[in-house]
Amino acid sequence: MKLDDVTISKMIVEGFTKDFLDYMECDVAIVGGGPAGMTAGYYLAKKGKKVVLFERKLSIGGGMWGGGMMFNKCVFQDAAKGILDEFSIRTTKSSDGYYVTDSIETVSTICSKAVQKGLKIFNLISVEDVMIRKENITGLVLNWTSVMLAGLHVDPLTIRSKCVIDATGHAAEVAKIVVRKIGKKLNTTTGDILGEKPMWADIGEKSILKNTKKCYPGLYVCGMASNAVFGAPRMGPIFGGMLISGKKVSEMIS
Ligand code: 48H
Repeated sequence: MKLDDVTISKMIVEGFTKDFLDYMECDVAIVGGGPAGMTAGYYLAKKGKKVVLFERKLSIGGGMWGGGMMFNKCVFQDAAKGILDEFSIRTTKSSDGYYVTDSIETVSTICSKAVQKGLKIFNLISVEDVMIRKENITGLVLNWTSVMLAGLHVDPLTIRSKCVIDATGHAAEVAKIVVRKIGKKLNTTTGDILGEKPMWADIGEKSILKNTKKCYPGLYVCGMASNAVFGAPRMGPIFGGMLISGKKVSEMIS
């Protein structure tokens, strides 16, 4: 086979454009490709939903690659073991009942299983705004991360989805956009983002489940963003709550 440079380029542009057009209308749009967003995407795809995930960085995985302080191990409590088993991620059980995984295996396996189940991931794209119609989130406003980094004045594009999941981690970026654009109308005690509280693994992990919920019509929060929006402690380098939260939000939406 004689390789042709321009044919290769055409295949890339055609393939990407076809996918992008296809996902401009979908059931669920997830913002953020950390452990919570990817797990939500896996379970939604498994339920047969048309689900897309936008990640601003080149790589998927969010804060999981680095384990704790760059020691690339992830710790999970037993409540998350079923999800690790579903992904076939190998674990080492400690004498006091925690499970430890290799962070590289964990991130790459969740990503691979989610994509193969049907989750469509677009990396290098940032969500910069939302679409709201009749007090309901109806879609996302997207731009290339590189455009935003370069500070270029380039207008964005939009996609429509039946609902949106904010899985942007500590920053809770989508919820923040809603407050900035239309005021304190979130489903919190003040309508505003309540803010993340100091580290406390036990309470942080328990709160995450309670705080994984709808925070505005058409908008759900999961993972670290849940505790940021609803005001609960961070939990440090334990990742069970992120997976359980991703699964929970998929069940709420399904
Ligand atoms: C597109 C965006 C945008 C945007 C952000 O931080 P993450 O790993 O989030 P979670 O909730 O899946 O997991 C949190 C966990 O990693 C963590 O930080 C923990 C447990 N911390 C505890 C502690 O005490 O510190 O992933 C979020 C992803 C990232 O990859 C971002 O790049 C991405 O979202 N993202 N993507 N458009 N506007 N904002």
